[in-house]
Amino acid sequence: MKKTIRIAVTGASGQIAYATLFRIAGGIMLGRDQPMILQLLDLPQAQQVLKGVIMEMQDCAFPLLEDVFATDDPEVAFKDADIALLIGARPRTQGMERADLLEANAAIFKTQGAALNKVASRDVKVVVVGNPANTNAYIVMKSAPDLPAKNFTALLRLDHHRAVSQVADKIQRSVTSIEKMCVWGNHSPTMYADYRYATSNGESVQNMITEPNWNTEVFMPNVAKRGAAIIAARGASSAASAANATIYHLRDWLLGTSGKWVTMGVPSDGSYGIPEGVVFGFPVICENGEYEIVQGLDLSDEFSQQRIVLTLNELLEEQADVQKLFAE
Ligand code: NAX
Repeated sequence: MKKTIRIAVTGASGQIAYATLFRIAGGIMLGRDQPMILQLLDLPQAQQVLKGVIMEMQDCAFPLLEDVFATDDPEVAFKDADIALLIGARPRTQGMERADLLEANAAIFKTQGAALNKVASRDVKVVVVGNPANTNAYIVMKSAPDLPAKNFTALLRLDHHRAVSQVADKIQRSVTSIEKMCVWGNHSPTMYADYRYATSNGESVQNMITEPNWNTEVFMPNVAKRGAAIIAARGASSAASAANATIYHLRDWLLGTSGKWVTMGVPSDGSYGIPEGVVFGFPVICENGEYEIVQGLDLSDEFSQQRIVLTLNELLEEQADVQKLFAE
């Protein structure tokens, strides 16, 4: 058996966490030889529900789950955490402006970043799921200056899976045949889902899709608006698919992708002209617990340029809106 790791999960009584926790404890994320302690954070008013979640976890008698506890204190939840899933966020309520949403979440993620900085493992690996995920990840990263910036990431894997699945359906091949998908930018409708480099069993996907305008009129809108379509159909936002994406994001980051490309929102190192520090969706390859941004892809055509500028500008605006947090 490996050394026990501590996994902190925020928003732990919410619907995504409910679809995540049991799979993690079952060993789906890090393997069936990785014991763990789960450290669950939610608001004071959610503690009662959280008690029920923990009772259910106990009733699973998971062999890998050495302990699980609940708290409303970020410094307790993040103590010595090796991994942190930041799922909890303030949802947009009726009449709330985008700026209010950003501000409410900024406060949450600033506090959580400071707590991680103070008490988490010095190599804690963080994935932010709560929206606006990229900017929230940026805030946590900036609020945790003693931790490596590269350890703060945002979830774009759900968008990546949605893109792969749309293409697989279009060309009538299995999802496992598809490689080299990219989703650039923000986890928002401005994202640039891009299959120009994608292959299916080694053949170019682009060459297989001959229908003109399928990319701009079907594929990109379908990927970008999938979250809204799920809400319309289910009456609730994506939960199981978001949970699945979060688990695979972390599994691949920690255990590697064997040379395959996946999409992660990561702080830019200046690649592709994206300003350093902007948390941006990039194609990455993971190995030995580290990710590397795939280099050398051509984004110089007019369409790609427009899409990258659109999503980057949105992120820069969000970042500008939260700068005052760091001026204090
Ligand atoms: P729920 O409303 O079911 O759960 C959110 C939980 O977070 C609640 O239990 C709430 O009490 C808790 N919470 C709020 N503030 C907190 C704080 N300061 N500390 C700890 N916990 C706190 O939402 P759910 O459906 O689970 O979605 C969670 C977040 O994921 C939302 O922001 C949602 O927009 C976002 N999503 C992100 C996706 C992505 O791909 N990045 C896709 C799915 C989802 O839309």
